[in-house]
Amino acid sequence: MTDAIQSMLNEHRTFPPADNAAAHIPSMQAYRDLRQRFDEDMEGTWGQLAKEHLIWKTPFLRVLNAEKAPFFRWFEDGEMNISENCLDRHVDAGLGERTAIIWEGEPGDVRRISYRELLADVCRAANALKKLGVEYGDRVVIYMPMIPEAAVAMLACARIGATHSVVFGAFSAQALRERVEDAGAKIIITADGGWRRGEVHALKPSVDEALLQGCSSIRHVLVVRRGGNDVEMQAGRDIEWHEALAVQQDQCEAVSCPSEHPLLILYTSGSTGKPKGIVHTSAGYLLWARLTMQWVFDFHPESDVFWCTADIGWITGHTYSVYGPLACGGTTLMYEGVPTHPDPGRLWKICSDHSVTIFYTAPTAIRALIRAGDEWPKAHDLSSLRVLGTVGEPINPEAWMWYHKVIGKERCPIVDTWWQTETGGHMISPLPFATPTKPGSATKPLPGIFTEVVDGDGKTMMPDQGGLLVITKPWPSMLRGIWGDDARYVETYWKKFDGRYYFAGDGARCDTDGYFWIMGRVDDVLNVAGHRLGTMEIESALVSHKAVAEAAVVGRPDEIKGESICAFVVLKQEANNDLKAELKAHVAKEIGPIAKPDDIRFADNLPKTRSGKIMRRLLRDIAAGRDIQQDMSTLEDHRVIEQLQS
Ligand code: 7RM
Repeated sequence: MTDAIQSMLNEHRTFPPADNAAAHIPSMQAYRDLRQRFDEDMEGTWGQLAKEHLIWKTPFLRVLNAEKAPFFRWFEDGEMNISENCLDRHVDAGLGERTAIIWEGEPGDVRRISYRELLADVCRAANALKKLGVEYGDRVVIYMPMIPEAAVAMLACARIGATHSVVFGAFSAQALRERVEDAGAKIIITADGGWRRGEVHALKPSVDEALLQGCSSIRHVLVVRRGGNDVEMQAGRDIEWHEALAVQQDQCEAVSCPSEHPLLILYTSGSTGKPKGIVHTSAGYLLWARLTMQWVFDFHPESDVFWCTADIGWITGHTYSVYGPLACGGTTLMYEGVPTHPDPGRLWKICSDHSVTIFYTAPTAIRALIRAGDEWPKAHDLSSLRVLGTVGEPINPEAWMWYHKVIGKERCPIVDTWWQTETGGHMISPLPFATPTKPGSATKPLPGIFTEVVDGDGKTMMPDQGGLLVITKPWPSMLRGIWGDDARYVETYWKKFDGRYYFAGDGARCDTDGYFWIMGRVDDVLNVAGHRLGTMEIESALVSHKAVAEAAVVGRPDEIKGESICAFVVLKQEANNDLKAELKAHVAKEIGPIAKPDDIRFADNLPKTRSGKIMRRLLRDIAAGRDIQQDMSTLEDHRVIEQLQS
């Protein structure tokens, strides 16, 4: 058991919700009432909300089609357009001059983009994409820094019914190539580079490298100029974004998309094989993005400035930097750079400069900023903040308390939101003005969401007993599948409980108050600084190096990052210290710097059972420097333990 989980087991403090009669959900009673509506008529309630919250081109008649479960379909005979719901709708309502995006570049340059301007840009980009041959249903890969053009690109795809797949800018050329090929993308939208830690981080060269082999589906690369770094432009293939948009009209019809039209593919790591392309469709995804903005963040578009610090390369950036706030007609803040540049006060300075009211970040960032010292937040005026959120990993009670006291001044409710790429939006979270909070608990499932903690047979666990977290009923923003691999979708999420429950892959316990405490992944997925990585992916990257015969990767508890990466490696050659650095660089090249092992240990063998299985639990204990808890009678070769411990 990790120290973080141990401290959560001893956590008994409860904090009452803040008072706010004007909140979307102002009390526990209002929460219960809403939940009860779903208990009494789940489909009817979803149907009413979908009518109330989205603009439809063709109204739907059928709410849920479960005939081909677990391939669920929501509002399937309705038609709508995501970009129309995020833009035209608000401009038509007279809100064209409201700021849609406040953007701050790392060097300090600021842009404010109104709904009217954003709509015009999205239309120009959509027309440019059409001109380049992008058609309804085509895939477009977006590989960009955190600049407004990334949001424009996403919305432009949505406007013409192209499916976007955003690839995180820190992923390597190799990782980009795999995703482009799996998605069969026609176009890549990228930038010359973007700012990180005071330097320009080039992106276009990675695209060039990815396109050296394979990627035969790619016709064009659109290049936004941001970093100002020199890039090669391949004639005929590569096109300047600004030039392409400049010649386009600022109007473009929003195509009518069936509710189940794929809006996006986002690759995420699993316990086996290569990353899975998680598919989200249109209406259900946007409905939940909008509802959770209101329920979980109590977002009021006329007065709030919402800042989600996640990069758009992750689902959090999709749902809560772009689609959620825009679907509500509010203001979203985007920041290009790292939290500690030029100093650890950067995030707090941005909150103060732009009067951020709702701030949403990962526990890793909070822990890193705690270490930097209280003088940084104290130097800035944080009085505009009213709701704080966390996401991505369990938050240890100590970090929660610091967030509560030093950032929220014991005034701002904290929403610890549990969800996944697959769930599209929040699943378990407090409501800021309704739910009493306990540090380290994501509290209760949201109205409309049905979660349980069960044993391996699907039997509900007694309160306080650890088990597996499942979602027992379908919900509109659920993933619709894995791109091109229906069998893997069924196998990964539904087979464990015979199609009855969605298996999240997390361990959890539910206390006597019905509060959920998430205990982390139960599969071979690591959560490093809130980033999800598969141990298998890192192992494959290691064994693709000529010196490596075999590798096993495990997570090790880390005070800041939650988990760090520890790799056990069997070499084909003599070990030396340069080789460790070389292997780290190799993994960075294969996947990206976020997957670099923090610790590499060489051994003559890996500990295996007599049937040849790597003993991962044992390796986790060794990596953590813990006493070995496992029965080792089945271990083939006892000497390897001593080697690995050193
Ligand atoms: C949104 C996101 C999903 C995994 C998930 C968990 C972990 C996320 C929390 C959390 C404890 C939380 N998508 N996780 N949120 N654990 N408390 N509030 O992170 O697909 O990248 O990762 O992240 O293990 O399964 S993700």
